[in-house]
Amino acid sequence: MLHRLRDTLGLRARVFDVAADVGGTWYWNRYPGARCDSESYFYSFSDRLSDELLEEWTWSERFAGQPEILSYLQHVAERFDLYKDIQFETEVVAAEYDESTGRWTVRTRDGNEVTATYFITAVGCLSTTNLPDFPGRDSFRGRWYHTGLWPHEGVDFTGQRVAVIGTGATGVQAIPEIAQQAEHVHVLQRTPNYDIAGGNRPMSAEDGRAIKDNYREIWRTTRETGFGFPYRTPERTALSVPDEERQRIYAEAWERGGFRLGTTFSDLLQDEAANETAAEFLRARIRDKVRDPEVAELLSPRDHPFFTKRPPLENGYYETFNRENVTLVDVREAPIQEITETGVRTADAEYEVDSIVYATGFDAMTGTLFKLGIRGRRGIGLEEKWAEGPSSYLGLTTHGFPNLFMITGPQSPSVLTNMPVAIEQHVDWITDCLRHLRDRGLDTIEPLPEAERDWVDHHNEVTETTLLPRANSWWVGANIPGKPRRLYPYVGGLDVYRQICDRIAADGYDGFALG
Ligand code: N01
Repeated sequence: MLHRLRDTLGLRARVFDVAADVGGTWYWNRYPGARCDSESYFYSFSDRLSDELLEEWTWSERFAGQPEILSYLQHVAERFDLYKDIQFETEVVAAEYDESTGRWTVRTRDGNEVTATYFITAVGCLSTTNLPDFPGRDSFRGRWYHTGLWPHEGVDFTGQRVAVIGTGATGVQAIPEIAQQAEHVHVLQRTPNYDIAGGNRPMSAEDGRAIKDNYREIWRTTRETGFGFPYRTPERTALSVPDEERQRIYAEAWERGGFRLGTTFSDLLQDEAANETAAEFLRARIRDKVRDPEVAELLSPRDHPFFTKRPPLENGYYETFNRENVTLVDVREAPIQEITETGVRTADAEYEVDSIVYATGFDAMTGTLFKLGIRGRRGIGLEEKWAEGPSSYLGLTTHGFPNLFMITGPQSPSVLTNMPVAIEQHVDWITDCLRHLRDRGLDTIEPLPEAERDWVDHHNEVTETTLLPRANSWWVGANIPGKPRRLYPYVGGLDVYRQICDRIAADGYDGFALG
């Protein structure tokens, strides 16, 4: 976005980041095993940014680890001379729209302020950590860590007894690594997930070459698919094929690894019976891998359909439960009651540990937006306007907040896609929009209330055609006490969404007031 604003549009732009360097999620999430769940060659800036960058960068693994992604982002920041306009270790605490001047005033914690015509948030979707408020949490005398705020110097668990709370995508990555070091690991699981085989492996220069030679086609496909991946979902339903054929299709997707399993049939997110075939295929894989049948059953999800919570990718997670030094603890059956000075007490036992790892996720999508202290017309806060849940036009803008753009905001496809593809679509759209305003001598854009209402209605209608509302996921805000229960990302598909956004722009920004 900075590159586009500055180098494409010739605007003056300033970026604020609370971190000490670029990287966002890849700056903060340094827990052992942190790696991307999208293939590295498709989890990067596309040909929309630079063919030269695509050519010069080579990834060493099929799914890149955190350090490699961080160095990629640092390379991009250097290559495009971005550092000079980014102010690090600077937290935005207020952003207020002044109706008399038509400008935003952005205040930072160090007491400085700047004014701007346009205010763009690029705070990611998973950047405010969720630390459950267990009684006694602060009395613990050992060490504790949240995966999303991991110490830069790393943690050595050698010889320690460790409790890991949480088995989402993060816990599933961290637990096998911690188990290799620690004396003993207690995995405190509330809800088992449908973990898909990751299939990570090293990538040779030749592997990379073959992908690079095909990059044009790959990026085109990512822009034409619902999830932003370079593979398409066939127009076939799960129950329309014989059992054997269906099993073969699942097994093939499983072998290839990654999210392909979710794109094997067109109705997995809509039809419960179809979904159950994929769910049972995955439960059978758990039974294959975990020796103790009781542990295997405890690891098998029964309370929500497949892909109604974000499925983690696993590389050796299930096998970890065959180790002598790993114990699975069911904190659904016997919930955590308190953190004591020496460990964790559940309803039926006490676990004495040296360290606690909270892999307990994030206040997703709105958590960080609210921390920015955004106020629009008449001093109304975003948090106040969205007290019952987000209300936006395209997940990009919201009425009462002129010239505010939210990259991957709630009610846009965002976390239900391959994020860089969704981010680039928003950046392109905002860039075109600002160019449109400038070319016509305009400088204000704000969605009309009726256009916003129609978008929210459409968002809700599409949501109801899917199984996603069935699960207590962070996608619906269920992980944060008191958070309105709504589907936060848009599930209509990035392809459909892109067409809607393009149509609105082509129609002269239909649904917006321009001034
Ligand atoms: O967080 P989560 P995460 N008592 O919210 C449990 C992305 N990601 O950090 O399911 C007991 O998914 C909670 O239990 P439950 C990815 O989009 C991407 O793992 O609510 N347990 C759950 O098991 C992912 O979805 C990559 O019943 C409690 C866990 O903590 C998102 O980040 C890699 C609890 C939290 O799981 C978030 O994943 C890693 C309590 N009070 C992550 N509170 C990529 O590759 C919470 N839990 C890009």
